[in-house]
Amino acid sequence: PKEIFLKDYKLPDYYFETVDLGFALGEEKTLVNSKITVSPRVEGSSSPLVLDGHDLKLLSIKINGNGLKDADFQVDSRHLTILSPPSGAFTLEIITEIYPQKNTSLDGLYKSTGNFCTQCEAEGFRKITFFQDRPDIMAKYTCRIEADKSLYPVLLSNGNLLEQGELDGGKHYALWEDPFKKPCYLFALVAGQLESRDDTFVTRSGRNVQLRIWTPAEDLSKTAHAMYSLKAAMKWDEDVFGLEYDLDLFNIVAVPDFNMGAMENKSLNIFNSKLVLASPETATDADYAAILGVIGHEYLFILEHGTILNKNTCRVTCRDWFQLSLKEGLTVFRDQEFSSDLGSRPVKRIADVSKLRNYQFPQDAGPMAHPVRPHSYIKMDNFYTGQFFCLVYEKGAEVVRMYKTLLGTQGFRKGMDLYFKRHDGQAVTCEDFFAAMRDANGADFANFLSWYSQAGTPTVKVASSYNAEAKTFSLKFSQEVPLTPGQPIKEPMFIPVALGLLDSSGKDLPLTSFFHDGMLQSISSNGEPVYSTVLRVTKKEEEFIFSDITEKPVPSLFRGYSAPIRLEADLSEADLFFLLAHDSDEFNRWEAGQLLARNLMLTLVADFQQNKPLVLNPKFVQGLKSILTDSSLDKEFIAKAITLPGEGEIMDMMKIADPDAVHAVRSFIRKQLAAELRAELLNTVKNNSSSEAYEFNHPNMARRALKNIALAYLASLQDEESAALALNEYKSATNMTDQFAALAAIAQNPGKTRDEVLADFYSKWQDNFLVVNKWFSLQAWADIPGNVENVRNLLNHPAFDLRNPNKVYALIGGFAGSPVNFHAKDGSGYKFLGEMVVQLDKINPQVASRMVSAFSRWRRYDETRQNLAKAQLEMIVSANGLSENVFEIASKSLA
Ligand code: B3K
Repeated sequence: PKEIFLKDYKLPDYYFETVDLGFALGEEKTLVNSKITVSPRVEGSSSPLVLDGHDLKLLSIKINGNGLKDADFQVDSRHLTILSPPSGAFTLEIITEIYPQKNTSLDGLYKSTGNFCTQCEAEGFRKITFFQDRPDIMAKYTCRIEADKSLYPVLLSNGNLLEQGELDGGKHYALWEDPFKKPCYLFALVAGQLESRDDTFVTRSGRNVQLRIWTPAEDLSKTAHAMYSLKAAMKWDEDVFGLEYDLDLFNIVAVPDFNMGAMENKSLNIFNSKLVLASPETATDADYAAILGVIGHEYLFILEHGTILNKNTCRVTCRDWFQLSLKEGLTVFRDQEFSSDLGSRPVKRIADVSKLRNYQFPQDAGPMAHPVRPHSYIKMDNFYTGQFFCLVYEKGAEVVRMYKTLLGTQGFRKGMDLYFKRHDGQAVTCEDFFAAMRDANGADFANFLSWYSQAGTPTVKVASSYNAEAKTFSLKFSQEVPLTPGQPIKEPMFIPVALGLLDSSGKDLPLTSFFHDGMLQSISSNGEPVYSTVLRVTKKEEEFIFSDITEKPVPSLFRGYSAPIRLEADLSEADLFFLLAHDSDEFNRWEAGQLLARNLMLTLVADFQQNKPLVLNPKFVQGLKSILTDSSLDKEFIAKAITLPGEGEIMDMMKIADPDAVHAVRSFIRKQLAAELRAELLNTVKNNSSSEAYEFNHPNMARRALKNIALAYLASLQDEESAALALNEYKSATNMTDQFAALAAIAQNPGKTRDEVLADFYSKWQDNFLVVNKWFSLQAWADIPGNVENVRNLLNHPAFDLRNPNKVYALIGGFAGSPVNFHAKDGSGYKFLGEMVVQLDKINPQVASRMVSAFSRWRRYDETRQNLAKAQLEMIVSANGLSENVFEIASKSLA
């Protein structure tokens, strides 16, 4: 397989101006007719035109209406090369035959449950027709679709419907036109038996936009929340960024077979059904929140699709796929902000940072570590795969967030406005975004760009000291960027540190100035002191000395998690308890609690490994008790604050990850907390139960979150009263959030009740594939001994199907993420996954490469586990006909 490098980027030799596509959709094969107007980048040049193509049968090729002779072109398994095209502009017409019914990779044009649909990002368009399949080729498209009318009554593509009509032989057609230029990865087509929920959004300039969400008829009733989310996102982007949708129609289609969450095709978003369909009875609060976030995410790509800002159109895309974070990082940041504004900001931040710690940190410290903008790849799809997407998406969003932290809301908006103004209609790079932020604000961003080029999560150490006589408080920062594959030398990063200093009563001290680099810098605003500020740490070591600090403070560092780093501050246990109780930054209150919990867990893990008895620090119990019983706090915040750090997070902090010890310790602490806080937890369940109709809003979700975590704690006690309580909650639940939480609480404990309730749940929901997937993943993830056998049996369950990604992610992915059974010391878990990867790779390489990524951190474990996992990776790499997707991850993991 060939590795592709960022440094080798070259401008295309040819541009495409217009692309007219014709699809004749059939049951055996589909004919694709593509007519492209081509112009050379450099007038007069006639270098070969190289088109990408994969799994295509070429039927004919013409230039300016004349068929090409065999000697005029070459075709191999990946390319079609036109050896000497005419100089000057010309028309290229290509007819290909493709087989969507056989396309199980779900990339390109394929059939999902009887309907045709497409997925073109990143490189799926080349499976539809020969094309320069790269994002810097932006063209205007039309798309004519022809198909059997009774089988495919609905025919959709991007843009506006120009024409539709009947054809002979029971067929019909539709002609769509997208008036604006776009890269081919945003092309989409859908044909099938679908019905739509229709609505209208009136834009701020008073235009009516038709909104349609398409699903099979029986699911239509479950699209109300998706429609609410879409309208909310449209309104939010107008209010916050001044961005208005630029077409008159916006379609969303839900399909059950989809590799990832959704795809932002221009005006025809295609979604995994999981992220569209919701009703209180079938979807949990987490599902509702995910739908809001992902509908928001796909809509908020309108920067790439096209949007109107101050009456000007804006359309900016990535120059090449290395710049993926330019759109994904920015859009994740924007969807995080959207969800924060619609729900609770601190709670959303906590959830996002937990995700970083559990997924981004380990990946950034593993063999696949790569910068936010990677330097090379074998298979682009792998940047969206499993957990690796975190480095482009989530860490990329943190980079965007740092601009905002440094510039403030208005400065950030100025930067965005300049970015659109400068780059409408262009395919650009991360430097262009950086330059727009800098120039719009006349800002000095020092070495900020290294966030795009250096991999690894920096560790920042902070030492503080107070001088009572001088009334100064010093903070000494030192940073270390870890070495990562291919990057033996690291430069210091530009790290924004948002902070406040707490006085002994827990209030923020006024801040007026600090000494830094031999200069006194004022930080008051209009002569008034501030209570929180942002320091710019840019060197390996540097000191900031705050003046006029009247008492020894407790610093609250990296408020709101102002940079994606690992912090090692010299805060004592007492300081952390103090911050947990008082910090005005809610995120940092949570953070202090997590730090205490992490330290506690690591200490107990060491005790466990040395066979010492486990004892829970009473101060920790007391700290959590005061949070649990503080009625002034947001309930979802309480739920997050009493949740222990994940096992992955703790293992990531250990020299040799020990899944058994970490699991035993986490279970011990949960059980111990449940025993000591039993009365409070029971009260929490009682006071937060409600039989009112389900509502998706923050107070209600927060109430359910708190009640359900209390229930889970209690059920870990395995006593009769808690078991009865959980069973009662299960039986009386009126929505899926409560029902599934009760089921999960019960399913912690092996035994008859567990088996009966699991069977009951399946029989209730067997007709709803999304709910059945929850049932699969709950069992896959279970820590009951020898669970690999149950999971193997479930592969044969009638509801399971290896060709459906959601089912694979639920059962096989669920197992690969399970805390103990995947890492079973007898190797049974690794063996199971190894076998599945090889099988899946033949069906769908993208899904298989997600699964194989669970092995990537094998070196973190003890020798026995290392050998077992390595053997599976070696077996996978040597498998016949392995895809590039799996090869890249497996071979880099072994390197
Ligand atoms: N941009 C798409 C993901 C495409 C994945 C390609 N294998 C949607 C998203 O980021 O949500």
